[in-house]
Amino acid sequence: MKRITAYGFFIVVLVLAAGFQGHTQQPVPAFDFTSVMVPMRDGVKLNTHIFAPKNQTSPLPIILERTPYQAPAGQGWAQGKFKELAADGYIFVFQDIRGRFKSEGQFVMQRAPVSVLKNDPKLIDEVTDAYDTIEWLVKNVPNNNGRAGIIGISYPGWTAMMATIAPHPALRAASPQASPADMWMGDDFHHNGAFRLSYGFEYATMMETNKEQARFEFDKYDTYEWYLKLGALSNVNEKYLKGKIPTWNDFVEHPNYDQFWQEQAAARYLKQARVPTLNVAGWWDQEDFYGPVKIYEEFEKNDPQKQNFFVGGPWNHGGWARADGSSLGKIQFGANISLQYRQQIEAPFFAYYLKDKGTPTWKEANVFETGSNQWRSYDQWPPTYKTDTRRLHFQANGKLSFDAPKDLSRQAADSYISDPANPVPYRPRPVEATYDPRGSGWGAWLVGDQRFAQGRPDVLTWETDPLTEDMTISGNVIGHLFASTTGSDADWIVKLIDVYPENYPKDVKMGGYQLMVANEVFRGRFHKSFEKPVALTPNAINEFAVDMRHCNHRFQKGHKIMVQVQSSWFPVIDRNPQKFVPNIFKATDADYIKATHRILRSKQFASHVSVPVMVR
Ligand code: PG9
Repeated sequence: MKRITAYGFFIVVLVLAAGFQGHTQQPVPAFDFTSVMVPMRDGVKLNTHIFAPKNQTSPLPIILERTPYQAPAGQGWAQGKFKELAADGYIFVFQDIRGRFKSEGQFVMQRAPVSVLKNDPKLIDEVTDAYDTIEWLVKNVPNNNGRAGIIGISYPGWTAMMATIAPHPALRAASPQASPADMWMGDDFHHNGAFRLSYGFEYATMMETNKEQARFEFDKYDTYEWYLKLGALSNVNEKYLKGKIPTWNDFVEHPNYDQFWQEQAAARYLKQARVPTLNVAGWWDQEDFYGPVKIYEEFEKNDPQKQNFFVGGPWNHGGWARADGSSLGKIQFGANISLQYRQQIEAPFFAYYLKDKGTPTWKEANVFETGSNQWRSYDQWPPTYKTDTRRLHFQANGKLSFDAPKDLSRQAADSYISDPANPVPYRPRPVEATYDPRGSGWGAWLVGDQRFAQGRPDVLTWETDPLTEDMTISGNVIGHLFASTTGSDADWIVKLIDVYPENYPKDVKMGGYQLMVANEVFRGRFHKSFEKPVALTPNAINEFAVDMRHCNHRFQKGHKIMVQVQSSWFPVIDRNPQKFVPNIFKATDADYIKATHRILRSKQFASHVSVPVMVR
């Protein structure tokens, strides 16, 4: 990879920060609306809504979104997330995917791309449905220019990614945004095999109770209390779902990283970037952050035409599509970063590939650096050619430092009792339902102040002295824990935190704020293999590598770096019984036991977090 020139870097920062040159905004037109049932190769018809600008004078490209969440019939989208594209002039098409809302056929949660995996074009999946739809659109929509782009966030992002695997020749640009890539490894349903209980339960019931959206009715406002009262996971089907929700049944039958999850995972079939692709991720995406980074990485392995791009910004799930991107929770970014992205990257990207208009304003990797609130551009993500990996070691008395521990007593450690009857909440209670219509803390929980957890006896904390100069971390953060438990299974949650100075004149109410910039959970039973879990030997020391994913954050001078370790994050992650059972979904209430966990910090067992520090 060639290094980015200082000049190139300067231009991008200038263009993005200074004010949207190069993209003139036209008024958004009104649209004519047509609804049609588009036939797929197996005869199933999909409900498709076509919006063509009124008084269209010349052929225009098509922008397609394929969604399980209902194709819009109104035109609100043209004043909202697609405003910049709508102003540029496209024919917009929204389609209900198979089995959802007014479309025929059977919905299958993230149907594996069998036509590709089995190399049989007679089979159907989201790859073939996208192909057949584009084929029909370019042949039947009046006055289209023969080119189509596909876009979408999250599930619609995933269907956009699917469309690129064996693309229709008219598909000339794709933007999968917050698309999941692997539901077992790091996206909505599990992280490193730890089950995302509240999300998995609430999403599966929402999608599979009927063809539309059906929210599960909790009888508690605080779902922390509801899930705790639920008890063992085996109670879900017994008391509530009665085997009627297919995705829940899949969770129960596939607790490990088996063929079921591997065939659904993107790494299996993303062999080549065949279409110009703009991958978009939010650093604080509470649902699908692993996905967009992984999809970009996989395409990078085979991108001869250099048409695979990455955007990372200070957003939660889909935050770039919302009107105000100047803050998330209490964290301010100094400008409307969502609008900057849509005007300066997304709209020019589609105009360039679908209309031959303009020149690229985006680079290979366009990443917003939190902490300093600056856009950066690099020739690859992560920019490993600019970083050195350094280790933040856990020390005695809650200290964290780049020095290796000197303690020669092998057993130097900090410990805590992890009690499944009193799990650490992942955010302050009340934990409203994920999509509670009355409002929910779900969307901003990853930027919540971690002081609420720090005081608990089952949360360990280590922190540095105040930094004497700024330090930027760009790329993959990995926790390495040497740990033991008195039980035979355990979860390890590691959080990397930016601690604001107590006295913070820029915003006095942010004094001492603890902002998480990287985090992840690891389920101990998988430390040898994700396919075949093993029991931990009580009191034996094992090393656990916790991939805490990526960040692009500047710790400012005067701030401190903190690491917290805990063993529950409830109810976003189900409780680990702490007694090894072959399948946690079949555990009974009696299997959940208290255990004492120890995190070692001796010279020999030097637990640490490795961070890619910007040095060049
Ligand atoms: N995070 C949601 C999702 C995507 C794909 C599968 C399951 C869930 C979404 O927001 O669409």
